[in-house]
Amino acid sequence: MAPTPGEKLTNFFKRRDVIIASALGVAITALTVIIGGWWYTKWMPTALSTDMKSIERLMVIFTWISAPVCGTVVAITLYTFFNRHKGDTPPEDGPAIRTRGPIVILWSVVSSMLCLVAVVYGLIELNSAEGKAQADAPHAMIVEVTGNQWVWNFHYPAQDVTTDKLMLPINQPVEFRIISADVNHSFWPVQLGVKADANRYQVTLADTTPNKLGTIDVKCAELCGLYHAYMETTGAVTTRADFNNWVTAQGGHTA
Ligand SMILES: [Cu+2]
Repeated sequence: MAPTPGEKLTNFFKRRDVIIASALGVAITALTVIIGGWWYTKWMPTALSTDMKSIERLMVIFTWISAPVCGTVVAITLYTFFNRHKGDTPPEDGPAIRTRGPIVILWSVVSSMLCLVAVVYGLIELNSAEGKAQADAPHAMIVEVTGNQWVWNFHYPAQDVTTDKLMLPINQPVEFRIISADVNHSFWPVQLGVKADANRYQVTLADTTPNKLGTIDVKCAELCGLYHAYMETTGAVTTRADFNNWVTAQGGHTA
């Protein structure tokens, strides 16, 4: 299967073992693209913000980029596994194969290009999320989030409400000010695509804008003791009117 030193690309790809493994590689790549890039997103929680949508998109594109690498590695593994014969296995590792031929150049260039696309695309997404958060900051609604072993508390200073349910009005930029009352936690409102540390003496900021009505699952994403797995609550993205009614019912005041 390995290229002989200096072997030409045209000769390499004419070999029977290489043709079979390549065909297998293409099939596995296609399967990875379908399962990882399209089917898997059907199991993901509903995206209730553009942040969650862009995380989903990032995951799909990263899966596509890594699919050819996965396809090649799995194809070579399967091909060699099913074509081994009794007595094939040498008692010890052979000498290292050193080649500097076109095949090595081909896979180095292709995998470098794939990595480069991943880095550039990742940076573009990161930059656009930061830019959006900055633009939204002046008119953001503030929610102070406190992690305690093992519950989440939310305080809305402008509305003067303290609660254990995360209620947010739709299309309203929100700024979470996250802190912990004891050990380290991680604030994770899943459907909003936000995950930020909750530390004891340092407020962590996180922004998002919910743009779809629905239920939010709030979890803790950092091991914080015995009942860490149960440190969860719920919430919802509601209409502005429903949010105001909820605030009034909590004894708070609406703007
Ligand atoms: Cu935890």
